[in-house]
Amino acid sequence: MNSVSSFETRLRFLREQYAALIERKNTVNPAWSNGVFDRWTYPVLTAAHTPLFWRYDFNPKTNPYLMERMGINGVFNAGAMELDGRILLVCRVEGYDRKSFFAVAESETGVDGFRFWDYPIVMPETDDPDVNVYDMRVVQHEDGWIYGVFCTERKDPDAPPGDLSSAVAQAGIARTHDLVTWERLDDLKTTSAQQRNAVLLPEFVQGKYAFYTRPQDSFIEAGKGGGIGFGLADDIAHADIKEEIIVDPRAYHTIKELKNGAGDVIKTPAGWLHIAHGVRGCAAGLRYVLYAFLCDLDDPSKVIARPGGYLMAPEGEERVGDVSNVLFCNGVVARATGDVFIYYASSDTRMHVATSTVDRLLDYVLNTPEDGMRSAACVAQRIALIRRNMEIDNW
Ligand code: M1P
Repeated sequence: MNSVSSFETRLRFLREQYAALIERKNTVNPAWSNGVFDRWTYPVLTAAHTPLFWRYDFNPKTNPYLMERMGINGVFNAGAMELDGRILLVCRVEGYDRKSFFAVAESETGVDGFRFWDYPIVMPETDDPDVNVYDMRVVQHEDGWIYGVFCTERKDPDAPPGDLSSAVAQAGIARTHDLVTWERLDDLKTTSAQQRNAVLLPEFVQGKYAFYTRPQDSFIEAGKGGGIGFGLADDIAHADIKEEIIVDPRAYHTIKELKNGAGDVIKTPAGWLHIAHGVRGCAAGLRYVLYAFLCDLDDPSKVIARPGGYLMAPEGEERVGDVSNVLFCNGVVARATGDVFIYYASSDTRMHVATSTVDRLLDYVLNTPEDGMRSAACVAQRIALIRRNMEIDNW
């Protein structure tokens, strides 16, 4: 076979396939609606959305078979923000080599047409280099900077010989004005051995930088502690939270029995609205779902509405991927119109969007009963709903 023509044929095929994917219009999934949010049919970003020139060597001399030289395994767990009317996702992109890095994709609509910027983010390191970085939350702070708070993972120096999986996770912090050039600051200091899922609020609280945190005793397990914490830091360049209080603890026989973590937080007239994740164990392994709660605007450490159960759980193809049965969200955008875009990843593989409004989400958090914590209490809640419905005749 003539290798030049096969190169050209393959190139044309790759380009056509890629263009069709990038230009595909998304639609609300008509088969799925619960009144709280709309799920959209297609994932907004997948490994196949990454530019071809990130993966292929296009020089026929050095790559005569037009092989994929450096594959991408997944695009997931993206931070999100609106900048100059565009929606920007700061994605966790994972190569075939299992290392994650950050890359920005942008869209006008927020539901389709996401395109990656030409280059991934070059994140500066601290004196203690990160082995893996992931799950960035992005926030436009009132101090004028855009901050990225993310997980930085390094091998546990105290791991016994032969243990090549124990790690120490901490919250890395970096800032930027354009998402292109980043200044790396010190990792967040807390009293906890491990830290992941940290979220910086966009406003000062008591004149300080305010973080939601997730203290843990070990890399995977919460241990004696866990829960979503809250703490204040005087200085963002050397952020040090001396007192971390738990605002949303784990609880027995709930969706957040094993662990939970803050995802992203939006300001609403009624409070700080959280989209978080909760994890429980079952025979199939860990099950990650998304849930919502509301914190007081003046005292973000105080939960003022705590709907029971989950907001979103994996459905259909979302259930399957590298780490199956996982929904994870670390990026929510509320537009001035009141429209809300919830960007969520499924099974550590791809990115999706669900849309709602501030009004709908507030109705959900303020009017959904709290978890009754016992079967008898939960059935009483449901019977109360049934009785109210029996008194009206339009159902
Ligand atoms: O694999 C599921 C998720 O596991 C971790 O979540 P958590 O911090 O709650 O333990 C993270 O590694 C996250 O990236 C991943 O999606």
